[in-house]
Amino acid sequence: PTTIFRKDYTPPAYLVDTVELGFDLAPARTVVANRITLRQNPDAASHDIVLHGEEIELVQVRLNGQQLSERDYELSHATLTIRNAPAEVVLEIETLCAPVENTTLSGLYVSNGNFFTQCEAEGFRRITFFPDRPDVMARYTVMLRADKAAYPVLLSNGNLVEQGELGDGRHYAKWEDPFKKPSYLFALVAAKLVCQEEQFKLADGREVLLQVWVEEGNLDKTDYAMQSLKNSIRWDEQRFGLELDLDRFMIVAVGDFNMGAMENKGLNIFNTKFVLANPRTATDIDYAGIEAVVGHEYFHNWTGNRVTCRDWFQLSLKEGLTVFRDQEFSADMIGTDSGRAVTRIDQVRTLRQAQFPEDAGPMSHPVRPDSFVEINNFYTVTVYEKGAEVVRMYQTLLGRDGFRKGMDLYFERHDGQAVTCDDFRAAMADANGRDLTQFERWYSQAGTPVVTARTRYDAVKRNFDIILSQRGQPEQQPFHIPVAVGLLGANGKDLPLTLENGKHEKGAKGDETTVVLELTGQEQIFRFRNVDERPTPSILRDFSAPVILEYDYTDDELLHLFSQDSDPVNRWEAGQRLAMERLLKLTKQVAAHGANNLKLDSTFINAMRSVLTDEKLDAAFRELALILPSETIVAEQMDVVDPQAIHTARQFMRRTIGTALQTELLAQYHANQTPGDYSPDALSAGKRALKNLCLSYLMVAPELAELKLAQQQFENASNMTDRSAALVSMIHSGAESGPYLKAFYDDFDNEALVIDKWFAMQASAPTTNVAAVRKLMQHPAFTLKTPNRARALIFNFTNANPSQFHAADGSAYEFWAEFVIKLDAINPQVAARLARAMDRWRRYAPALQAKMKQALEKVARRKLSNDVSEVITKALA
Ligand code: BAL
Ligand code: ZN
Repeated sequence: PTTIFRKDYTPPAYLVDTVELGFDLAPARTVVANRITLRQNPDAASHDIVLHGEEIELVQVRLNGQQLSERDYELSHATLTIRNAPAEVVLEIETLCAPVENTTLSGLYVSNGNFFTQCEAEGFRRITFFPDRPDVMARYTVMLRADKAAYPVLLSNGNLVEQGELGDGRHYAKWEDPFKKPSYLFALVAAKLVCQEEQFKLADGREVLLQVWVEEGNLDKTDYAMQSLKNSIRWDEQRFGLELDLDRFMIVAVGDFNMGAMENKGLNIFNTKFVLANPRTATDIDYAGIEAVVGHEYFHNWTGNRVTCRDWFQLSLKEGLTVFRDQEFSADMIGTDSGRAVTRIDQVRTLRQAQFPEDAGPMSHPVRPDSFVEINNFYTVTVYEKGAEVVRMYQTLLGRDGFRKGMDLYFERHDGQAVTCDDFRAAMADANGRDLTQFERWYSQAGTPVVTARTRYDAVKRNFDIILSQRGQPEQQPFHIPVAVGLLGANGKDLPLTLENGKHEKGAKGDETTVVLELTGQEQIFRFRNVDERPTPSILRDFSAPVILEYDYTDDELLHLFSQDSDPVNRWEAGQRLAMERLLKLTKQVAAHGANNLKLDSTFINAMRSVLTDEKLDAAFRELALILPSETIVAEQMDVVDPQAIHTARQFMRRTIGTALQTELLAQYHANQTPGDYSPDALSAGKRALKNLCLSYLMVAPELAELKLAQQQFENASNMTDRSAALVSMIHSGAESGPYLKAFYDDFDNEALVIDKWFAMQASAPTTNVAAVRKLMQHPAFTLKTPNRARALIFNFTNANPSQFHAADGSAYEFWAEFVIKLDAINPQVAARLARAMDRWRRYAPALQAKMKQALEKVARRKLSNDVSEVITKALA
């Protein structure tokens, strides 16, 4: 496999003005006719036309009307090159492909008898020969021809300009996209589908047609996606002044899909998981996911499509920005400060659970990577979620208005262009008259910086100093880090802030009691004056930067913050620190002396009790505050990871809390019922989350009464959130759940997304070992070919069940190797994701490490896709 470097970027030799595509669609033999007009790029020296093409059969090529022979071009397994071409060229290319055999789900493929495409990043070249790179933007016209009975619906990007009959039972549809776009945004659908549709009025008064296309039996599950789409359109108008630019906007759901969804111009193609929902089949988390992903793909229309990436190293230009936009959208949809904070806490949890480990492991890369073997491996939590944090830091540094000015300038300068992360940063800097040169390091330096804080109080001078220092990886230059800070008095109230020499900027939330300190050097002292008492510092409020904060908090200070901090994120964080200290201590104890004689102090339990019963707090916040750091997050804190000891320690803590707070948990369980019709709104969802967390604590050591509670909830639940939570609490606590699992399966055997849940909840149960997973694979409903199903069972076992995945005999590692290899033959993108389950192998005890290495080497010995090869090579390097 070849490594591609960012520094080697050169502009394309030829630009494409127009593309006319003709498809004669048939599952085993689709004919693609492609007519493109090209002209030499004045910015490039070469006169060679390089077209990409993979796994397609070339039938013929014509250049300016002349048929070319094999002597006139060079054809490799990946490119078609025509040397020394004229300045202006019309190419007509005919190719063949076999969509039904395409199990990679990249390019043109068949899912449940219907045709779909997925072109990002490099799938278009599996459909036709083309300069398949994002800096080649062109206008597309697409003619689709197919059997009418089998494929009554024919869709592509832009506007429908013509349709009709062809005879022989075939029909056609012609689509025109008025906007130029890179090839990765091309899409077609030929399928038997139905749609929910609606006319919608934009802010400027234009009427547009919105459609959500699904298979026939799913029309009762499209309301929330449609509502989310309308909310997204409104939000982008209001928050960023960005309007929908097409007459029609379509969302299509497909059951076989590698990603969550895809922002093809005007024709978003979605994993069913992020479209289909009704109360019976979808949980609150599913609903929130639909809102976020519908928003995300819609927002790409401006951040991604109108302004796109120059090359794939710039992926975070569109992904980090669009994740940030969807995060803000979801927060604004809740609308309250406390609701915003809950979404923010969720984002922090994701970073710690997935991004920090990635940044510390063998696949660590900057938000803008410098090299890759396979770009599909770089659709990562670093590019997406850390990328969103980087965008959020602009807003924290510049304020909301300043950020908006930067966005406006970005579109003014770059609409219709393919640009870089530097261009975005320049727009932010120039619109605000700020020097953001140093901020560039967030794009070029990998790893999670550590910020260390020390404080000193001078009671005589009434000064309080916060000394911040930072360290990145060796050789790295200091980052530009916004550190939002507040000071709590003994009464728990925020103290007024007077920062010496410093600008007294309003905090991220615009209040006067939070100040954003800008740490740009290795070490800086920030002095607050007129401080009447030694305060408790609340540092990194709202998680103002994606860093690890070290500060020597005493337990008393943490308890103070946990009960009083006006910043909900740091309030939650204080609880997590209290829990983490105890988890680490208990884990050590288990590892050294076994599971007997473990103790949990009453101070901690009482703190938990106070939060649980504090009716002034949102239920959603209380739920988050009561969840202990995950086993994965604990593992990241240890030099040598002992998954069994972590699991034992965490279970002990949960059991102790469940027992000690039984009365309060039961009371909250009953107090947070949501009778009446189901609604996925944040308030109701928060209540259900808290109630179901109470249930899971009560079920850790279930007495008969609690077991009954779960059983009753399962039987009486009016929605999937409650039903699945009851079942999970039974399975994960080791209670007898066989009949309930069966009932659940029988009720939902024709609901693929629910059957995914059925597999997932078993795969992640600490009682499910590798033998049980293998047995589940024998189930007739299991298939490796549908990514959602493979992820539900296999990934939930390898990634969400650490104590079983790391079983001492190494049997689960062998299982992992077997299925990385099997999946690689079917779908390399999915296989490469599974391959990453071993990323952190060097951090385990020697005996486990040896077995993990063996498994990695077993995979490495095979002939692998570039995708898997890159992951395994880096893991072993
Ligand atoms: N562009 C790939 C899918 C997404 O991030 O929306
Ligand atoms: Zn995206």
